[in-house]
Amino acid sequence: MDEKKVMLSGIQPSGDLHLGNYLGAIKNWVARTDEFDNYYFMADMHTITVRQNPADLRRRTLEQLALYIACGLDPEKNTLFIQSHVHQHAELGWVLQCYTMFGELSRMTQFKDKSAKHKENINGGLFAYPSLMAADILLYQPDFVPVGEDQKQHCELTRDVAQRFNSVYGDVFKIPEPYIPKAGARVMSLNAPDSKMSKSLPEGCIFLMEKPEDIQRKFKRAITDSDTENCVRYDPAAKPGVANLMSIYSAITGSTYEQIEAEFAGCGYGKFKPAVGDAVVECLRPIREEATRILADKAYLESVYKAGAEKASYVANKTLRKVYKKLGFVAR
Ligand code: ATP
Ligand code: LTN
Repeated sequence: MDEKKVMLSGIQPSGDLHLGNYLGAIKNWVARTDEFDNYYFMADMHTITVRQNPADLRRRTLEQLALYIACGLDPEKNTLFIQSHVHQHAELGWVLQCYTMFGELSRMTQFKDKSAKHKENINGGLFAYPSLMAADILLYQPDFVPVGEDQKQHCELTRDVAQRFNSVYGDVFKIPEPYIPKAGARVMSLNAPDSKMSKSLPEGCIFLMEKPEDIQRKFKRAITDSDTENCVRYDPAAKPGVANLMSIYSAITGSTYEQIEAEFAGCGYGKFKPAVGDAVVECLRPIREEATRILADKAYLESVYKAGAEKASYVANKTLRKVYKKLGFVAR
């Protein structure tokens, strides 16, 4: 029997999950469940590069797990776990820091952005974060890492670090490929279409647990473009706001841009914006309802993350032992 290829990804529970996370990442994970051997985790260790409120972090980590399941990640077919439950991440993270260059880390866009945003707390973890992310990935020897466009740079660094390590010690790590979706790879903020949709811009961000009326309100207020055309046409350079709404609509309905232009020909933005809002509301409704149901069942959630950590630890440990042996650490 052919071994299935391995897919792995994670999201930080540093904020509530939003439509960008869903269309850029989770939806693609779900679509590939049967094809791959899958590992998906809550990257709680990454969140503390920025100060977190402990109670909120705990709530969001569990809510994220409930949402993973509600979005369609079946725990029987996907290994779902919490990063801090698998200590090998921290251990390999340290090793890989010693194989990541200062210059490489200095060039990471996410580091530059976050250090500009949190000037009072530019800590070592924020800087070294991509080495921990490389460890998250390489422990599981995945073939593919499905992420949104913004994580491509970190995936490339992971490949470089893996190759550097392999060139000294032989084939220890599989070199993974980033796997970036065509539609939804970069969902932009509804009220600032030049920035990516992000929880730090809440008015332009649609959260997965958000109430339908709030979602509709945000879509109705979405920035469309100040051209006089008032016509639904895909032109990201001239009409970034409309292009963003079209890309959201396309990712949800599966329609091509030509089909969307035809569907809304002569309608203007006044009809188009609430139609995109409706599509999003209907897409998120069953997810929100299912997540609410799952969250009420703490024993079930606990059984999922415990089984996930056990399975992940087994695989992670195999890689870590190999690495330690290569480095010359005395076996226990
Ligand atoms: P922040 O809001 O602080 O920028 P985030 O919401 O991007 O954080 P991450 O943990 O960085 O959250 O992202 C989780 C996953 O979702 C990653 O694979 C990322 O590429 C994807 N993602 C996040 N935002 C978007 C977006 N606007 N469009 C497409 N994919 C996104
Ligand atoms: N850095 C990612 C989250 C993340 C991740 C990972 C993604 C941490 N470890 C491993 C894929 C694989 C982010 O900030 N979106």
